[in-house]
Amino acid sequence: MKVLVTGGAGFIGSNFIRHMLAAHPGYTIVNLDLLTYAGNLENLSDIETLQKYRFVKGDICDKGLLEKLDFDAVIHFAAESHVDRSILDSAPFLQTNVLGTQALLEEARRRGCRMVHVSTDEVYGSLAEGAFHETSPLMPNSPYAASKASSDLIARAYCETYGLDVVITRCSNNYGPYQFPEKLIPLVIANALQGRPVPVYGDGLNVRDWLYVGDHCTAVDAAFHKGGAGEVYNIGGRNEQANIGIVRRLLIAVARKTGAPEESLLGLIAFVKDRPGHDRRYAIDPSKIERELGWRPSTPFESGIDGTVDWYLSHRPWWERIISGAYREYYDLQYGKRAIL
Ligand code: NAD
Ligand code: TDX
Repeated sequence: MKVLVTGGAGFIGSNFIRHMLAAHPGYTIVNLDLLTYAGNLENLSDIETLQKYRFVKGDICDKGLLEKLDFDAVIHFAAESHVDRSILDSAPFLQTNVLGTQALLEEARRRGCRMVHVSTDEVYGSLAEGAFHETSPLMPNSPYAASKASSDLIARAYCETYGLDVVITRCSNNYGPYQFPEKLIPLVIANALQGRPVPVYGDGLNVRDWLYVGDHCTAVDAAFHKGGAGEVYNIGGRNEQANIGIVRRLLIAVARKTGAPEESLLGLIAFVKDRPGHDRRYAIDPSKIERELGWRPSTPFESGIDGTVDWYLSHRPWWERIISGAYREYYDLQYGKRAIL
């Protein structure tokens, strides 16, 4: 099988491609990624020369390009993914997340192939009590969440109207290796290691439901191979954490591993103005994917967080090259001279 993975140079996509190549040695993976600020080919440097892996630099909105690519299934991760950026400028979110998803759905329809649309729990909005179910109403609060909810609805419509074989997954917050250091967990670790302030929005009591990225990858794999056409699967590890608890845990772990005084790292916490429209709480009920597809997460939060701190400690050049902007040279150095397609 030739699988088109979109957004494979990003955080989850790069972890997913590595998972797929190991778990399904017979597959060929085509990674279509525009290499926006969030795309980093260094995330895949260990596999880039494999015969069964191919990188294509391009836009999911480019229908002419999609027609030319050789694949027989789509797993769609590409997106503008950061809530704060969507508050500053929603335009690229609507372009990529809504119109880009429509272009892929149209191409999947033209070929009659399966597509997994990777979405998020943020489409459900904020939760006072209980947990999000697949049937919970979509009540997105940020432009990012609204763009993802829109793409979910278009995917649903392609199934209902054209009979497209599309599966939608909605996962909770991911953490782990290769996450861009604008997101909470890598930002805290990188700032702690540089002695920079650690911004905590509002009162720090907003709750997120955290899942190790490797567990998200096995869930998307299960949805791709075993998910029902037109079905939605929530993905999560029943792991609710308040932001301030995570921040403190990370700073204490960094102190322990580096020998820095715990109090000085905890002193970096800076409560700052809240994010506009900041969702108070997310919680996912993953019973459906557990029951119907037999999926279970395998990484406990304690060891996942500990391993993630170790990863950022041992990959300091990786995130320093992002902060300095040097990571953007990688494509030209490695790929610039061999044109793709
Ligand atoms: P990311 O920002 O790290 O990566 C996104 C990737 O998409 C980048 O490599 C970027 O270059 C690429 N991209 C952006 N626009 C493109 C375009 N027009 N054409 C082709 N490629 C383009 O994001 P992530 O955190 O890895 O998230 C991946 C997917 O998972 C997204 O759809 C996101 O909504 C979803 N998701 C993320 C989380 C999370 O916690 N990070 C949780 C649930 C769902
Ligand atoms: O500096 C910060 N300080 C802070 O308090 C940052 C960057 C975040 N936060 C808070 C906001 C959130 O309550 O931490 C929480 C997590 O923030 P993010 O890492 O920005 O993630 P979130 O907004 O929850 O969205 C993430 O999970 C769902 C991903 O970015 C989305 O792509 C995914 O859909």
